[in-house]
Formats: sequence, structure tokens, C-alpha cells
Amino acid sequence: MNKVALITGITGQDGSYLAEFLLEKGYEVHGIKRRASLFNTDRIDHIYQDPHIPNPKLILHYGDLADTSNLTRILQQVQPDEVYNLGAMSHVAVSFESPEYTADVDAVGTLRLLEAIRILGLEKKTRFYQASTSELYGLVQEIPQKETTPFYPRSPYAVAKLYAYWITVNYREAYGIYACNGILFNHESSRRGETFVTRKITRALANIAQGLEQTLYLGNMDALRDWGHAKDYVEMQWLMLQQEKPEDFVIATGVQYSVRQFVEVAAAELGIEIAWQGNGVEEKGTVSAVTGDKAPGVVVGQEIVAIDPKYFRPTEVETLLGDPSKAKNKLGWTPKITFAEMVQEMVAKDLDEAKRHALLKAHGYNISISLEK
Ligand code: NDP
Ligand code: GDR
Repeated sequence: MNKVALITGITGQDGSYLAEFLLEKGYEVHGIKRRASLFNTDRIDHIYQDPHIPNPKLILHYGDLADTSNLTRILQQVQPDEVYNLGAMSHVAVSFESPEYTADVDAVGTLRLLEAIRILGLEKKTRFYQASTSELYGLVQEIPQKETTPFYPRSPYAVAKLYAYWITVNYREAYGIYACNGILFNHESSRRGETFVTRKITRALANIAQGLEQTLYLGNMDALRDWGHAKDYVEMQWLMLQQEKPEDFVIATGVQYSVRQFVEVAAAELGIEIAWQGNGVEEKGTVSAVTGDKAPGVVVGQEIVAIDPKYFRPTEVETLLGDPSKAKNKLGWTPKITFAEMVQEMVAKDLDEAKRHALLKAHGYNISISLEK
């Protein structure tokens, strides 16, 4: 019998890679998607299966982490061997705007799933993965951060995820559920949400390179992050549920870059060299050199990066750097995609899209691009 997995957040970045990965392993994959006024399954459309075919291996259910009876019913129906709780209001800055909703979905949503497992008597059958986060370390108490580093969350998102972390540990200890936290550091890809800083940068620079946009507005460019690739990280999520006993793991690369460095590397991919002027409050990035034909819309001297204070957060996480030793030793952690390859992939995808838009525009078609300004 093939294993059955249930993924919350299947329409998100990680959910889409994990669904692909589990389907390749022969799993029957169930996913929870939210009702939206527009289709919201872009990231999984390529693996979507017509429910009319016999024995589809990918099955979607409408649901929401804020809805206890819905979650309980889906778990009862699916009887999963593995639950991956990836669903969340996952944007740190937005959590300051919607703290209560974030707590309901990210913290209590996790409790709802664990309670459903318990109420349905699935404690011995269903293994549970919780998408924990390096944001738990917040105001860091130790460098690099590992499984034993004390937490100090710095946003409503991180505080909600702290509850989710501990309720997962508690249900493991109290009821013997095989439940794990993956404390994942930032991971990106060409499927990353457009308002996270990496994708915002690659998308904006690609548009600027094609003359479709003028300026990229950013907040704290000194923030340091340990960025890996989402495709590598979902494999670790699965591996955590295949061990003999449940444990929590840090997943990170052990290498750190600043937001400013990310801008430079992405710009270089487009043949743009950036010179920085100013003092961090009014910092400007101007173009000092352009090479090749990837950036026909840019000229030397052009101001393409600027700071907008609205992107600064009330409390910031300045630096994150993970120590993935435990995952390396116990899970055989081998990330395959380097930072440079990841940026390359993201820029290539966004440049392709920008070129299509530029071509349409050149032929007189009206195009509108959704942007965060
Ligand atoms: P995304 O924001 O790309 O995806 C989040 C998913 O959760 C989407 O499918 C979204 O649905 C869904 N979702 C949001 N609200 C609800 C809700 N109320 N009920 C049900 N589903 C909901 O996040 P990622 O894929 O990047 O991250 C996956 C998980 O890992 C998240 O929990 C995140 O907090 C955590 N994490 C992410 C890291 C990263 O660097 N990417 C690092 C550490 C942890 P919709 O598509 O409809 O919006
Ligand atoms: P983060 O990711 O908060 O680390 O959370 P994000 O990409 O949003 O920010 C990274 C850093 O860049 C700084 N920054 C900006 N961020 C955004 N979004 N937009 C900007 O314009 C901008 N300018 C500078 C931020 O201040 C921050 O320091 C991500 C999410 O995926 C979480 O769900 C996950 O838990 C953590 O990573 C690990």
C-alpha cells in the first residue's frame, strides 16, 4: 500500500515542491487549498490531476487552518500516514498588520491539527511535521543558531510560530505522537512569493532591466540571512518523518549574505553593476556598468534601488545563521543547489517573464504587472 500524505499550504512555495517530491516517491498526496475569488493553484497546476480519472494521486480539499471542524473532517476522511503542516500566514511584516489572524492560523491552527489527530485516535498512525522557523531565534542569543539556542521571537508571526513549536513538542511528549519541528532558515526559489525580499529583488531587477519598471524600493538592506533552496529543504521535511524517533532539526546552509549582497548578485546576473551611495537611511543604488543584452532598459548612472522606510519593521531580525550539523549527521543533509545557482534560477525565470511582457508592450498590448510599491 502506498503511503498517504496530507499537506496544508500545498498551494505555497514549499507545498508545491513537497507535493512533487512525494508524488515521485509514490505517495497519494492530499492537499488543503483555501477558497479564493481567483484560482490560487498556479504553483501546482503542472501536477494537478483530473479528479475524474481512476485513482488520482493528487487530491485537493477546500479548507482553512482557522476551521476546526473542516480540518477534523478532512483528517478523518484522508486517514493520513503523514501530515505536513506548511500552511501559514507566512509574511513577517504582514503579521504586524494582522497579528490576531496570524496567531489564529499559525499557532492555533497547529493545535487544531494535533487535536484532530488525537480526537480521531490517529496518534500511533499519523506522523506530523511542523514548519517551524529560524524567526524563533529573532534577537539572536548565539551565533550560529542550533537546536539548543534559546528562542527570542521578534514579530507576531514568530510568537505564533513559537506556540506552534511548543505545542508540537508537547503533543509528542504527552500523547506519543510522532511529531517533529523543522526549524528551517530562509529558503527561496523561482516559486517564492513575490513580496519576500529575494523574489521582490529578482522580479524588480528583471523588470527594470527590460525598461518595464524604474526603481526597486527596499527596507533594511543590512539584514543578514542564511538562504537555501526550497527544493532541497522539502526533502529534509520528508526525511524528518522517516526516522526511528521524532526529533527537531535545524535546516540551514551555514552561510550568510546581506540583502544588499543579494541585490548585487542578482544585478550581476543581469549584467548590471551597482554602486551604492548614501548612509543606509537614504541609500541609493546607481548603475555603474551594464554589459550584455540582458538589460537593454538600463543605462549607466541610472538610479535603480532606493530605500522606503515603510519596509522597515517595528522590530527587526538583523542576523540569522544556522548550524545544520545535526541534520548533516542524522539525516545525511546534502543541499544540492548553491546560493549562486539559486539566484541564477530566480533571475532567469523573472527575466523570461519580463521579456514576454516587454515584447507584448512593444507590440502595443496593454500589460499590467502586479508590483509591491
Ligand atoms: P507560502 O506563503 O508560500 O505558503 C503558505 C501556504 O499556506 C499557502 O498555500 C497559503 O495558501 C496557505 N495558507 C495561508 N493561510 C492559510 C489558512 N488560513 N488556512 C490554510 N492555508 C493557509 O509559504 P512557504 O511555502 O514559503 O512556507 C511554508 C511554511 O514554512 C510556512 O508555514 C512558513 O511560515 C514556514 N517557513 C518558511 C520558510 C521560508 O523561508 N520559505 C522558512 C521557515 C519556515 P494561499 O496559496 O491560498 O495563500
Ligand atoms: P523573512 O523574509 O522576514 O526573513 O521571513 P523576507 O524575505 O520578508 O525578509 C528578509 C529580510 O529582508 C529585509 N527586507 C525586506 N523584506 C521584504 N519582504 N521586503 C522588502 O522590501 C525588504 N527590504 C528589506 C527584511 O526586513 C528582512 O530582514 C521569511 C518567511 O519565509 C518566513 O515565513 C520564514 O519563517 C522566515 O523567512 C525564515
